[in-house]
Amino acid sequence: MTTRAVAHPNIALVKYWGKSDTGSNTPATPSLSITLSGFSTATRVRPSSTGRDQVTLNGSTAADAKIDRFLQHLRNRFDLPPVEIDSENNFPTASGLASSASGFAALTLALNQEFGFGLDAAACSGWARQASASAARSLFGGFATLTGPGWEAAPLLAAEDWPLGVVVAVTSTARKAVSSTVGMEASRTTSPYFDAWTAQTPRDFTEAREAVLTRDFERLATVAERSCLQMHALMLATTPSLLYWNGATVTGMHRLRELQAEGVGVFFTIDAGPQLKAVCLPEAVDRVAETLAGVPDVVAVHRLGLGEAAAAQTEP
Ligand code: 2P0
Repeated sequence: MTTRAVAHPNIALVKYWGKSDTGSNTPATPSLSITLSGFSTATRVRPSSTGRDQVTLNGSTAADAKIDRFLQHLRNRFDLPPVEIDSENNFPTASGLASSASGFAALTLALNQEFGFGLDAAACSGWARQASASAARSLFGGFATLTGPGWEAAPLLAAEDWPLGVVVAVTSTARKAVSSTVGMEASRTTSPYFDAWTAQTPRDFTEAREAVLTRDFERLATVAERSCLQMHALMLATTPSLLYWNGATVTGMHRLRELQAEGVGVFFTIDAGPQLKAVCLPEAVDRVAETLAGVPDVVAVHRLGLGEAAAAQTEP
């Protein structure tokens, strides 16, 4: 048998940056995200015919230490034979959309179904979190939360209940210099702002959660931009400093601020890279996409929406 699972990347509106327990990859703070439509990872798994694990990523054989560690970790608990994994992203890996999120969500779901682990979506989320914390949120569609004490993600609001648009402006296709895992550990151990970050983020999480449940776009815009900029302040105050923005990122933020001043329903968020993500009311998508396409050095603009939960199907 073969199982194919599909999962979508997600973007945090209340950010995760820093762990409380590196051993089981537990975030220090709650986070809240939107799962995207349009972009997806499709992962096929089946028992290996060679007696060894084999990983193919986007058509090429890959050696991925994070995947190897995850398989090892699962084998401490489940009866998982050597496995063939074939994973494809339908979006550019350098687009700044965490492919590890959709990748580990799809992989966990596919392995669970193919090898009969018997986990529900929440338990799959908890396992995916141990590989990559943002992956926990990609098990669910629409708006999702990731909080303690269990650190399994949960759905908050379905995509169709508040179908916001997302415009991604790609400002560079270079690989990032510092991985998220390394960067957030450096922030935890060196940034003088880390304690302030862990104190403020739960408050932002509560506020964003209420804003989503009441579909209050302006309130969500304020808290999401604040969480994003607080995370980047924490990054900038890390030693060595983490500066993920380039000039186009900053110009794009100013252009979006100008649109906001005109009453356009949009806010920005930026992750551990230079791409700018604009979350918009549906009627604002065209205007936002045109505006960001006009920013010098923006190399691509993607128009996306909110997506569905990860799903798996077993084929004979
Ligand atoms: C997030 N990011 O909440 C934040 C915002 C990037 C910036 O989660 O170490 O790949 O594997 O748990 O999940 C990216 O980090 O890190 C991330 P690990 P992950 O989306």
